[in-house]
Amino acid sequence: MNPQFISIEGLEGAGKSTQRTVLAAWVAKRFGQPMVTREPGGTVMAEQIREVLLAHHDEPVDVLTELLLMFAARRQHFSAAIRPALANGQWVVSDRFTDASYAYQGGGRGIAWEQIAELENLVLQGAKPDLTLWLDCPAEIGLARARQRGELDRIETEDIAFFERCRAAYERRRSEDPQRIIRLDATGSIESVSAALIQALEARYS
Ligand code: Z5A
Repeated sequence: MNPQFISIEGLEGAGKSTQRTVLAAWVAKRFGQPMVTREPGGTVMAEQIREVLLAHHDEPVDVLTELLLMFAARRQHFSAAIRPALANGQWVVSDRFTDASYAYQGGGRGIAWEQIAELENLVLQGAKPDLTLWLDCPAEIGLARARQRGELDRIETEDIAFFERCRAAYERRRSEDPQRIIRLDATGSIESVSAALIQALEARYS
């Protein structure tokens, strides 16, 4: 089988980082150690863009600037890390990818789907994950989990309605590409979400 590019998506606190470990261990056992990465970030330069994106700024951050920076980081991440890993036969597991831009900048900020698609075409020329595992939970549940951590970054300070719009945009993405995007109920225990995730992987790759 060709090396696969798997992304994991969801609102903050959905359990992406937690389940990413389970996902990477499952891949490692069957197909070799995957490259485990995240967005925004994943390379030294893209991590610097992440810092700019998540920091609080005195000036208002224009929504298009935010989108362009997400895609600048993604281009660097894809061309310098993801594409070479796949070409080298290594599987890739990424905590977020382009679907997050549709969810947050599209759903959350209200940028038109078509504008994001134009940028996606320019930056990725059709490249996308082979499989996306969307950990879905109501914003209220995810935020309650994530906010126990303390200090909030710039995007985390948005209100619940913003995150519910992001969630609705994830559902729109799923309905447009149901073969690639699998929804997993992320409201249960960590163990039950891991079990559902492994079941989805077994169904796809066994
Ligand atoms: N962003 C964007 O706007 N556009 C884009 O294109 C991209 C990103 C790529 C940074 O993302 C921000 O960038 C993000 C979207 C935006 N902003 N927000 N909000 P990130 O992925 O780095 O940050 P995050 O979404 O805030 O991640 P997170 O808060 O770390 O969430 P998580 O990884 O899904 O959750 P976790 O760390 O695995 O779990 C959080 C806590 O919940 C932890 O204590 C766990 O033990 C607990 N947990 C996890 N699962 C469960 C279950 N099932 N039950 C109970 N407790 C649980």
